[in-house]
Amino acid sequence: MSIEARDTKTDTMAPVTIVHASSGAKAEVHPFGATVVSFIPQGDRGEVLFVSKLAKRDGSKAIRGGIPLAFPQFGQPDKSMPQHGFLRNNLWTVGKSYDEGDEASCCEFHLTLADAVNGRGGIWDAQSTELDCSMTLLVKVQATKLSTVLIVNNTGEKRFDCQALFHTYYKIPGGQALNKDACSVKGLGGYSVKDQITSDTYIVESNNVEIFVDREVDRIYTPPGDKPHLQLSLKSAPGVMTEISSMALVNGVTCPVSVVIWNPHEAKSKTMGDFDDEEYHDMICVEPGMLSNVPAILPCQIAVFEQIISVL
Ligand code: TA6
Repeated sequence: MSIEARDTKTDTMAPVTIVHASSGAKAEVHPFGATVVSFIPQGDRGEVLFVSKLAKRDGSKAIRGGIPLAFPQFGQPDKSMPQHGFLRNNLWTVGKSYDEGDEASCCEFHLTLADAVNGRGGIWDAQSTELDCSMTLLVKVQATKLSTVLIVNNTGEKRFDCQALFHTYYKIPGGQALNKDACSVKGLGGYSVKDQITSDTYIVESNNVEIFVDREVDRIYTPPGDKPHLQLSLKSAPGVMTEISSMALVNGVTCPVSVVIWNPHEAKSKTMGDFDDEEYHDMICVEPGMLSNVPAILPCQIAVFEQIISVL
C-alpha cells in the first residue's frame, strides 16, 4: 500500500491517496470532512464517485460530492445547527495507514468534538454542550471494493441521540442519470418511502422495482423490521453495476439502516453555487443512513456504521 507523501505540518488540507498496491485500486480522501473524493477500482470501470467541478476544496464549505459525512443529524431540524451536522465542515486529522495482508489498504481519520471548531450549534454548541465524543473514519480500499466505517465514541458522561449518514454521490457516465435504461436503483422491496418533495408515503412492492430519476428525487427509504442491513444495487450504465451494502451497531446492538436517494434535477441544481446547472445529468446520490430507531449512544459506548461499495 502507499500513502502519497504529504507535508503534514504545512499541508493539513492535502488529500490522502490510498493505493491497494497489488490491484492498483485507489481512493483519495480530503482531510476536510474526511471526505472520500475518489474511488477508482481495479479494471476499466474508472471513477465511481461524483464530485462537482464547482466543489470547494479549500475548507470554505463542505465538498460537493464524494462521500460527505452527516452527523449528529440528517438535514437541519434545528436551524442553529449546520445542515447535515458538523463532520463534513471540519478538518480531520490523518491517522495511521496500514495493510490488512494483501486484502485491503487502510487509512484512518480522526476528529474530536473539541477539534470541530466550525458550526456545531444545538445541544452540541461549543459554549454550552455537556456532551463529548470522538470520531474515527476508517477507509479501506480493496481491488473492487471501497469500505468506509464511521465510529462514534461517546467519551462523555451523558448519552446522546444522533443520526449518521454517508451522503454518497455516484458518477453516472455520459450524462445519463435521467435515462431509465442507464441509471436506476433496485433492492428496496418492503421499504417504506417518504417523498420529501411531494410528502407522499408508500411501500416499495418488491426488490425488482426500479427507482430512477424522472424529476427532483429526494426520498427516504426506511427498512421493514426484518431487514436492518441495507443491500441494494445501482446501475450506472447498461451492464455497469455497483452493489451497495451498509450495516450499523450502536452500543453493540444492530441499528436499522435506511437509505436516501437524491437527485436535484434542473430547478434545484440552479440554486446550488457549488454545483453546475447541468450536473444533475451526471450523478445520483444513494445515501445509507442511521435515521430511524437509532438507540442513544451510551457513555463509553460506540456506534459503528459501515458502507461497502462493491463494483461488479
Ligand atoms: O440527501 C438529500 C438532501 O437532504 C437533499 O434534501 C439536499 O439538501 C441534499 O441533501 C444536499 O444537501 P447539502 O446540504 O449538501 O446541499
